[in-house]
Amino acid sequence: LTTVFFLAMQIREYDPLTVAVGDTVTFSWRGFHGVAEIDSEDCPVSFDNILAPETSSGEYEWTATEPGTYYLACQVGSHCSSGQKIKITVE
Ligand SMILES: [Cu+2]
Repeated sequence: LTTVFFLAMQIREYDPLTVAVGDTVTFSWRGFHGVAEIDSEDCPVSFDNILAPETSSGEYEWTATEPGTYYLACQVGSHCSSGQKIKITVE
């Protein structure tokens, strides 16, 4: 189990993560954030795949179900392009 902190005022680059099938990645935040899956490391104009709606504090558990490369980001404002995104490789 790996935890990724999406804390307010700490929008920064996140190191890529490698996990195994069955692992859970927990996104936990204070401040206004959310979690969305995006297609690549490029932040989209609109986020179509919202996993956790933006809230002023929250937690979201993402479970790695299939091997592959995934990109998760915060959909609030310019947070994604400011670096609040993470690449997750599932092996
Ligand atoms: Cu955010």
